[in-house]
Amino acid sequence: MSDLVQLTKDNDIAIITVNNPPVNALSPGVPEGISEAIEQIDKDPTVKAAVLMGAGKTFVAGADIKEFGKITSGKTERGIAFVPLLKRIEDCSKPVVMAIHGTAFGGGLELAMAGHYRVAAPTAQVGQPEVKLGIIPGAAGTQRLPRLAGVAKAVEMCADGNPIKAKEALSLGIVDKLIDGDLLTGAVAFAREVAGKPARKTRERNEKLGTPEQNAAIFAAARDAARKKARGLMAPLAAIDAVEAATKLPFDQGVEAERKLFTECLFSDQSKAMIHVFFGEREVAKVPDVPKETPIIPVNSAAVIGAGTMGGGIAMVFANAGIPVLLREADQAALDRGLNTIRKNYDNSVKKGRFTQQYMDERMALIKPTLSYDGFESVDMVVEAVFEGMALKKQVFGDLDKICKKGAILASNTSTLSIDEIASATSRPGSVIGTHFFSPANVMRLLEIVRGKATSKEVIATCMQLSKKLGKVGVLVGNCRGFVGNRMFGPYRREAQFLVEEGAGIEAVDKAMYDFGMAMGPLAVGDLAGLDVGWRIRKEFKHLEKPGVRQPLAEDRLCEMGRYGQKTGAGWYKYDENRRAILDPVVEENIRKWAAEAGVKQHAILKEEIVDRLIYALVNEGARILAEGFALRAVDIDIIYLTGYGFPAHRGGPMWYADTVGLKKVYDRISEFHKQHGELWEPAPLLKRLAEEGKSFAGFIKEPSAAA
Ligand code: T1G
Repeated sequence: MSDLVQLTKDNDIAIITVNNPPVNALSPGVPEGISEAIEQIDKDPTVKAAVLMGAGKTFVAGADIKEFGKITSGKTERGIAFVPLLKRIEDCSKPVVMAIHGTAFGGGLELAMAGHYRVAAPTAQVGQPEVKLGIIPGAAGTQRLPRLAGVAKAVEMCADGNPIKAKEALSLGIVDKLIDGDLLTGAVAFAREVAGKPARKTRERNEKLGTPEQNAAIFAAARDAARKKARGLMAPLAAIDAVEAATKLPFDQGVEAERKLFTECLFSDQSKAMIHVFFGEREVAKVPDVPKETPIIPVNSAAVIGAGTMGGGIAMVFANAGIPVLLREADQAALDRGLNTIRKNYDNSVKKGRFTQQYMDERMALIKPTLSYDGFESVDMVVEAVFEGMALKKQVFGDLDKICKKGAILASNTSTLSIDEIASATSRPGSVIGTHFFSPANVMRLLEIVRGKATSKEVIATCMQLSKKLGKVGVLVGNCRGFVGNRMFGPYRREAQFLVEEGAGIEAVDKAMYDFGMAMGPLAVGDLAGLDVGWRIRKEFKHLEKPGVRQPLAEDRLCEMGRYGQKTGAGWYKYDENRRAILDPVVEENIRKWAAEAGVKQHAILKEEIVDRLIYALVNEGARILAEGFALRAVDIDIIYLTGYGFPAHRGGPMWYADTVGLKKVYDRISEFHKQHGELWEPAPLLKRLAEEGKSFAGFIKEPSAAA
C-alpha cells in the first residue's frame, strides 16, 4: 500500500485512509492506492464492509489540479483515470461506506458517490466546483449526482459549482447519515449495520432521473440562468449538457458524453486561465522576502477612523471577521450617518436572506461608535479612512503615534497618497502600512497591501494573513502613485475618453468591454465611482502633467457641468430612478463640440481597436509596474484586476491575456498606437525586451522596489 493510502482493520471492518496533505487530492499514487485496497478487501473473507476517509482536515478535495497543466501540455499521458476505479468500488462485493469531513469537492464527491453509502460530519461540505476552473466533473459526477440528488439539484450544483452543507446533502439523499462525535467510530458502526446486506450501486439507481417533460423545463431554465450569470463561459453549459446526457443515455454512454465535454473544456483557453487564477489567488500570499515563519502580530481588536463609505465598509469587514472595532468620526452627525449606512447594508443582507437577524445583531454589537480616541490605546490595529488629503492624514497618524500602544499596526486606506510620507508623521514607520480596500469594502475581495520603505516584515506578514481572515485576497504592492490597480486604471480610463472624443460611441466603448467580459464598461464605471474623484486627483496632480501631451478632456468638462455620474443622476449617461443608464444626446453633442475645439478629428472606430487600446493600456502600464518592482509578479497584477476591477476570470487577468495573445503581437500593436497617438503609448521597455526574447510575463519576478 502506498504511503498515500493506508489500509487498516477494525475487526471485520476495513478502513481505507487517504493521506495526501494538504487536501487529500487524487494525485498520482492515490487512485492506485485506493484500487489496491479495494482488491485486498474484496479478497479478504474476514472483511464484511469497508470505510474510506481522508486523514487530516478533509476528505478528498478533488483531482490534483496541478496535473491538468501536464495533461494539456502533453507532459503526461495520464488522463482522469478515475472512472474505472469508481466503477470497481461500486462492484466491490462488500459495502463501502464513505466517511466525509471537510470538503468532498470535485473528484472527492465523485469518489464518495461511487461508495454504496455516505456518512458525514455535520460541518462537512460537498460540491462539484469544477466550473470554477473552467471544466466540468470528469469522473462521472454529472452521471451519479442526479441519481442521488435528483436532476434539478444536480444541474444547479454542476453548473454553478457552489458547495452545499452536510445537512442539505442529507435531505437530498447524497449523504445517508450525519455522524455527531468521532466520524470514524460512527462510520465503522454504520458499516457494521450494513455489512452483509445487499448494497445498491449508484450507477444503477435511476428512480430520480425524472421524466423528459420535467427535465426539458429544468435544462432550459438552467441554460438561461447560465447564459446570464456566467456570461461567455463554456463550462457551465457543458456541465448542463453532461447532466442532460445522464437523463437520456445509459450510464456508460452518459459517462462517455461527459468525458468528451470534459476534455473540450480542459483544453480550452478559458480553463487554463481559470486554473491560473486558482493558483494565482494562493501565490499572491507568498512574499519572497517575508518568510512563512515571520512572527505574526495578533489582531484581536481594531479601530477605524472615518465613518464614510469606506470607513463604514471597513468596520463591517472587521465585524464580519468577529473582530471588535471602534469606529471614530469627528462629529455626531457624520457618525450617525455612518452607522445608519452600516445598519442599512446589514438590513439588506438580512432581507435577501444572506444571513440572519441574529448574525446582523451580533456584528453590529462588535462595532463601537465613538467621537474620541478612547480605547485606541489598547487596539491592535487602526485603519485610517479619512478624507484623501495628505495634511489631514499626517495629522491623524501623528495623533495615533502618541495614543496607540507599542506594536499596534497603523494602516491607511489611502488610494493614491504616499505611505512613506504618511509614515514620516510618526516615530514608528515600521508599523505603518497601506491597506487599500475597494469600494464597497464589505463586498470587493481585493485588498492592496501597500509596503512602505520602512514597513516591518512582521507587519507585512500579519496583514497578508489577516486579509484571508477578513475574507479578502491580499496582494502586496509597492508605494508608487495609485499603487498597482489604480495606476493601471488611469491609462485604461484615459483611452476610453480618447476613443469617445475620437468618434467611438459612448455605448460602443462600454459594450466592447462588456462583451470582452468586464463586469462594466469603463465609462459606466466612472459614473458609478463618481467622475469627480478622478477630477479632484487630476487637479491635485496637474503640475505633473507633461506640457504638450494630449490629455482627455471629456470628464473634466462633464464635472464642470455638475455631471458627476450616478451620484448626481447624470454623468456620461442619464440615470432613471432605478439608476438605469440612458444615453444622453446632450453629452454626445458636447463630445463632438469639445473634440472639434481640441482639433480632434472624429472617425469610425472598430470594436477590436477599442478592446486593444483599453486592454493594452493596462498591459503597458502593468509592464512598467513589474519592471519597477511595484508588483511582485505578473500574476499579482492579474489577481488585482480579477478581484478589484471586474476583469473576467476566464481571460486570466491583463498580463495572462497578453501572454496568451503573445507579447510580440501585443508589442507590435502598441507600437502602432505609439506612432498614431504619441508618447502616452511609448511601449514599456520590459514588454519590448520580453517580446524580442520570445518570453512571457508569467516567468518575470523582481523584488518590490521598497525593499531595494
Ligand atoms: N489540487 C491541487 N492542489 C490543491 C487543490 C487541488 N484540488 N486544492 C487545494 N490545493 C492546494 C492549494 O493550491 C494550496 O497550496 C493548498 O492546497 C491549500 O489550499 C476529477 C476534474 C479544498 C476548500 O476545485 O477549494 O476534481 O498554496 O489554501 O483555504 O472530476 O483548497 O499551500 O501551495 O485553498 O483550506 C476540484 C479546490 C478539482 C477544490 C481548501 N476540486 N480547492 O481550502 O486551503 S477538479 C477543487 C479548494 C476535479 C474531477 C475534477 C480549497 C479547499 P499552497 P487552500 P483552504
